[in-house]
Amino acid sequence: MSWSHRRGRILVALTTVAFTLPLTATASQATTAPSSPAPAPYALVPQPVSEQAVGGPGFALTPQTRISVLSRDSQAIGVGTYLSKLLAPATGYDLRVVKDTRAPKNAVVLDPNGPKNLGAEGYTLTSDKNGVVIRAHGAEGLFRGVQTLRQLLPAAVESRTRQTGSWTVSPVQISDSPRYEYRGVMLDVARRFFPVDQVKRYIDEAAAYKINTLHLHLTDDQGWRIAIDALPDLTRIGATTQSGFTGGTDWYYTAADYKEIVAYASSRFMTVVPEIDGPGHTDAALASVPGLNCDNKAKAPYSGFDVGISLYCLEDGTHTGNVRRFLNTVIKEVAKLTPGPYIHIGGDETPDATPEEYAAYVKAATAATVGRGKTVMAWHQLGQAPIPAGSLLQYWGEDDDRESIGTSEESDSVRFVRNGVAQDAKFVMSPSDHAYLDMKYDVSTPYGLSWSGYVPVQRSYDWDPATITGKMDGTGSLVPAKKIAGVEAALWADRAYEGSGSLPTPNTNWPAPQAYADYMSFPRLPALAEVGWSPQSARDWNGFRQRLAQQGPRWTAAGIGYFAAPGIPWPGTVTTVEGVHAIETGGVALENGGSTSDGSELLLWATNRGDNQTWTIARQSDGTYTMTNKRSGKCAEATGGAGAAVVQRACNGQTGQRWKITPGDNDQQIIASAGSGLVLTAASAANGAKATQQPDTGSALQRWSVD
Ligand code: TNX
Repeated sequence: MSWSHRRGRILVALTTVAFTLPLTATASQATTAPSSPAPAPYALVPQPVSEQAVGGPGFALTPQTRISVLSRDSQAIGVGTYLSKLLAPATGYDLRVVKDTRAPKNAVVLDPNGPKNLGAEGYTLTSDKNGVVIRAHGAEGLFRGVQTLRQLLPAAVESRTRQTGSWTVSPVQISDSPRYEYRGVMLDVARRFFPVDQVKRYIDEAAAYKINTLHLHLTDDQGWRIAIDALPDLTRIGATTQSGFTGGTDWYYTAADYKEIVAYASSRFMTVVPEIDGPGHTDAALASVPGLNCDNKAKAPYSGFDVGISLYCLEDGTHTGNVRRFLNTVIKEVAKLTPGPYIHIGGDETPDATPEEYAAYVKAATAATVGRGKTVMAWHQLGQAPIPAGSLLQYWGEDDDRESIGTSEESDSVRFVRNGVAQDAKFVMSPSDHAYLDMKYDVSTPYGLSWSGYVPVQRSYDWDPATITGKMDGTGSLVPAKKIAGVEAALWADRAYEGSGSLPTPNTNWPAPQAYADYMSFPRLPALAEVGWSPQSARDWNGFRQRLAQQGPRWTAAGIGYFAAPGIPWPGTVTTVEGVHAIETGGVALENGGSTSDGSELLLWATNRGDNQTWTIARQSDGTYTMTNKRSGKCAEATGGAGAAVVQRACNGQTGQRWKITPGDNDQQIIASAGSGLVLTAASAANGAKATQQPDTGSALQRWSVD
């Protein structure tokens, strides 16, 4: 690929390593398994603004418990019915939903008459032995509060089959509201078609983490997924392909299907944003509507894996007119089916468009959108052209863009964002190296891409929308705070198959779209949901991974095929020091930079779990450990005194290569040289930082996750 975002990162060779072993498999090993603190009785994701444990027993649901709605409002009653249905399968209870004027005993009370200052989504939740009260200003806040209530019940409540056990709500007092009003997730149904049922399932999975926007990437080179009455060929021809597949007859949403999705989303207080991408990513349209091509000949439908291959013809007045009429027709119908405020008009990846052609597209697409009473949403590239004030741009840049800020070679993305800000745009943050759910977690991830690097869970969590368009030192946000509408996770589906490092073959294993979505989204979607919901001051990685771990059993109960990512203390597993591991701190891992030579210095690099970062930790007879690098076969060695580099050298059994590993807090390890007594220290958490040995100051850069 020739354009900026597709830079490769050549760091590691491919390998597959298991990091977290089930308890039974490790019981026989001598380990220094860390002693985890006793898990809290509940663990909430996203973290609420305030949360106070209440003494005494919790509230036990019984078949007689009623769901009491203190309102006649049909939406509020709808939330009550939703809650009753949610609890029914696992509990076997058919809880009555009752309209009340006063809160009764033995009830889950839903009160939508809370003060206005709770905002549309804020709520308070009080639970004690007498019952639960959720109060909000309207039904939407009740719905968000109900998601919190779910997490105060045992994990088994998420099961879709009857479970035994008691259904006690942890006693707690919560007061909560979101940091950002836009918290979205995007599904790429164009590259890989998601049937309606799988979209609905995903809506439920996302709603559980208070996601409130579903962005459907409905059109791309590989498929057109929404029926347009006036242009039946768009689906008759344009929907017959997916990435890797041809011959489809129903790989699109009829108007009725789309309405069903919109209605289902709305019942989960989720807004649908339809995307009609252009002027690039348009092969499916170009294959269906001849007049969109400069030679007026329809292209062949495309089922391949490339990007940046297509462009509407905007070279002359006639064709620009064709494109304008086409967009008017399409956007008119899509707008009619879409109650939400936004139409997303794409605008990404148009390597072949001249500025004039690009601007012609933007003019036509924005006019069609505004003409239908909708607000323009688009990828941040749209900022390069004139756009209506108040448009919503979706930033998908990465660290390399931030590094260019203020230099003489600012990246296109930086310039386009600046231009968007100058035109009074708002922004949704989807930085590809944090928020792209199609990026592999690490080298061993079977699906997805890694053009924006690997995105382990910590990377999806550890960033701040307020500074993500600023310099790497956290200053100089390009987008002012009040112009940041929120956050969106994006699940692209270009490579939704096993062995995605190369093109698929006839033997390739293609998971169901839902399985792909589950694996890539969990646990990262909940991490991003917390980025969008919780105050920055309430977020920290160590606390988050403990809370996240407690979600695992919920996903298991719900049948969500999540990735049991290393570094998260999932219940029922222990991390053992002995074995094959990455050695990480602050999102970077100890590695040898690919060197195989004796004496080369170890360093830190963004965690990718490649061979360079893979260490076999072996216990020695004196209780110390050696750490052998998979890539080089050499041992980590400390020589010299404080501040000296840690190097690799052929293993020799000397004290310089022996390490004492003792548990610190939060399942982290302190790794001290048996020779010097000094501890392994990362000079910083930046790529390329040195690994040194230093006296133990308790710094976070001296506490290592060995997992
Ligand atoms: C870039 S991100 C794209 C998509 C691909 C994605 C894959 C963006 C606006 N465009 O066309 O699906 O990379 O990661």
